[in-house]
Amino acid sequence: MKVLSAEFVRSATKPAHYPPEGLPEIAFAGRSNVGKSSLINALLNRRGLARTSNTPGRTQEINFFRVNDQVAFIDLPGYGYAKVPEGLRRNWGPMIETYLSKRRTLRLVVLILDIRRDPSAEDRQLIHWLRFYGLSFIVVLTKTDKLSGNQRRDRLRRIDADLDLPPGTAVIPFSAKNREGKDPLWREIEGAMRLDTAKDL
Ligand SMILES: Nc1nc2c(ncn2[C@@H]2O[C@H](COP(=O)(O)OP(=O)(O)O)[C@@H](O)[C@H]2O)c(=O)[nH]1
Ligand SMILES: [Mg+2]
Repeated sequence: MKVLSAEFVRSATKPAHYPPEGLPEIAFAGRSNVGKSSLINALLNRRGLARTSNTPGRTQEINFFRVNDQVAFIDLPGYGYAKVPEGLRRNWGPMIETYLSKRRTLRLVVLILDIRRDPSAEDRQLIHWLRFYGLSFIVVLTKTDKLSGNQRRDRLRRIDADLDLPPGTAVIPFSAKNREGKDPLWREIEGAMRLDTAKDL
């Protein structure tokens, strides 16, 4: 998809503050520092739209972006960062689960994992919710530029065995640095935009 416009809409922590439902929504989730903001910026060809930083765990709100007035990108709060205050950490689960379970325009969740790391308890919790609520999701393994070809094959095999994903779940190797995976990821997003709903009706 050719990105002609991409703009920040608003941040919210609860449904009363979400923008009205309208455009199909693609949500991005992953642990802090996984490269979520970099991935969103790479998809949108924008350098600083979704904030990238070396201070993980800062974004503790749900951020809504509008792309081409065609689709909304949702940057879900990162998780798993130890220095986030306890109150915020407790809030993460309900905030994300509420969004996932209530948002009727949600079409696809992109779960981002660092290809070098084993999935965390929170990654598994998220997959559990996605399956429980019958939401469509794909897995993106990012930072592939940091691995050799052999390491990459090992990690792909290991993560695949570890996650026990539903058959047919797309797993896309990605790098925000060299843009590997950008086209396949856009194809998944565009496919989801064309569907009526992410729920298994
Ligand atoms: N080498 C490499 N570094 C990346 C990649 N994606 C993100 N990073 C770096 O990882 C750090 C965290 O990225 P960020 O996008 O802020 O992660 P977020 O906390 O998940 O939003 C930053 O220093 C990025 O430059 C990637 O694909 N390759
Ligand atoms: Mg971020």
